[in-house]
Amino acid sequence: MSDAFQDLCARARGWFEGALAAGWLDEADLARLAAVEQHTPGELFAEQKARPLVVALFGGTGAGKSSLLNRLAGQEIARVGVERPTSREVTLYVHESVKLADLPAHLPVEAVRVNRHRSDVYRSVLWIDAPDIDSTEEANRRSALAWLPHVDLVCYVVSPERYRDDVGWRVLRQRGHKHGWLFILNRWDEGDSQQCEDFAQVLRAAGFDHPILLPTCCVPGRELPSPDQFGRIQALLTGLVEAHAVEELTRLGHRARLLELRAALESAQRKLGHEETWARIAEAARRQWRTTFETIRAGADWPLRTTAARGVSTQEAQLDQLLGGVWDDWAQSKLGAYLDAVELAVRRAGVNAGPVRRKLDEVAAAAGDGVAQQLRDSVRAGLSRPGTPLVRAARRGTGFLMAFLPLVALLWVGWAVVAGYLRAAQGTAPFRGADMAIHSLLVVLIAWAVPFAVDRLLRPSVEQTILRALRAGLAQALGDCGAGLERALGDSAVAAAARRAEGDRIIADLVAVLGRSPEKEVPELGRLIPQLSQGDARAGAADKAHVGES
Ligand SMILES: Nc1nc2c(ncn2[C@@H]2O[C@H](COP(=O)(O)OP(=O)(O)OP(=O)(O)O)[C@@H](O)[C@H]2O)c(=O)[nH]1
Ligand SMILES: [Mg+2]
Repeated sequence: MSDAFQDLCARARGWFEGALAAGWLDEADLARLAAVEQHTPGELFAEQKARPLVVALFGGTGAGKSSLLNRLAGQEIARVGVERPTSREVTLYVHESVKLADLPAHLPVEAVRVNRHRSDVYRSVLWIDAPDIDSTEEANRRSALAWLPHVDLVCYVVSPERYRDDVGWRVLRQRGHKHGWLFILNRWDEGDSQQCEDFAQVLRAAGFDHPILLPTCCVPGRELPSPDQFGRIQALLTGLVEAHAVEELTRLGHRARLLELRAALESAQRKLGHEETWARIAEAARRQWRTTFETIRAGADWPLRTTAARGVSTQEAQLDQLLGGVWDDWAQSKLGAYLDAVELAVRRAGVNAGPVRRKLDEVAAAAGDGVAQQLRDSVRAGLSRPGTPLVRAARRGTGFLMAFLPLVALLWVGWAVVAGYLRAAQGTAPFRGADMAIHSLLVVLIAWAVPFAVDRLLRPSVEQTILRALRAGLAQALGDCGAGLERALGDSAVAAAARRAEGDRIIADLVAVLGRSPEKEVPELGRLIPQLSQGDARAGAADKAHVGES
């Protein structure tokens, strides 16, 4: 599990950093990941495979932690005193054969004393005497908390006087599922026989069904309510080491960390939105765009009219300039309002809006140029083919009639002239005179003038042509802009889905590791571990973030 744990931590870190860089997550999410404990007891040793069990004496000041370590060592290795707090540094008591690694950077190296021993009794145990966990001294408290992730078994030392309102215990119990726990009621000479059961009840309420609770006294010759149980500590540890408790406790610690990691990943995943979330956002954006489209189209009509009126008498270059001004600050502000509305919809859906807004802004920034270009194209096309298709068809008809009708009239006149001449030449009718010529001319003229007049009536004005082209161009440009915005939103949804899928893969692998059955079962561990639900474990992650801040 160890390699899998490291691998999953690295993958999760990479995923968080990638999502942060892309704007899907923020520093607060990264802090949530940072709150997931990634340090392990194994880091203390050069050889992690066959490492000793790390047992740490934690507890309030004056409970007798240093006295207990001295008693274990059989010599004065840790400072014991009446001054409170006494221990300001961490004392490590470790066999000389154990190779320690360079201490991780977050541990205050200047406040560590390493005591080597040759005793075979504790060859497989590294003892830590920590400063008081509830210290009034900030440095002590920090140092004790910094060492906690490197501990397999917490030996929690309390005194009969303080066990009920022990501040340090309240801090540590949030971490219940990350270590094994052994409780020592020291200064037993000052206690009474009921206190053992009373403390056991406190521990049962905290999830330890059968806590191991040992009363001890480190001052020789005192009268005790019940026999001192110091000797059991050694027997218990020897039993644990022989039962491969190191592997089991490592697994327990990794498991707790992975549950925290999963909670952090799942919470971060929510910031990316689900498929239905993005569908809802897209629908809201579409509705919003319809309103924006109509507002801009209606509001821009007046500038379009003035542009069309002025466009009649301007040169091409000036007309281009005029068209560039149609998309004004007002239009851009309406587009900005649309972007704000979409951003709000994204935020309301619980998704980080940064990446979406960036993509939409890119499209919106190009809207002005796009509209101007579209208007230019549209005016050019409009001027080259003025009028509506119906008018153009009607004008094709009048153009034809302007040629066809006078031709028919001319043919008819020609026939009448020739027929009249023949009749006159045969002497059956007089030659036609000026009347004939005038009427013939009038017929031809009327045959041309009627379609010509209709054609003139149908011919669109330049101003109307420009206005019609501008309106069509604006509608087209706004349509393009809307399509671009929809595409940008769609791209964001796709990018978020890809990241979500990557996160899902990490979570799936993590669940697979969590689901793996343990290689070995150590029955003795049952009493050292509180029974916590997964919900408690997740709450523990949040609590840890809180403790880290406080
Ligand atoms: N009566 C009595 N006094 C004890 C016992 N164990 C330790 N003491 C005394 O309690 C005082 C504090 O002991 P330490 O071992 O320094 O306590 P500590 O938990 O290491 O305290 P800090 O280093 O301040 O966190 C010393 O004066 C010890 O002599 C005990 O079992 N009975
Ligand atoms: Mg001490």
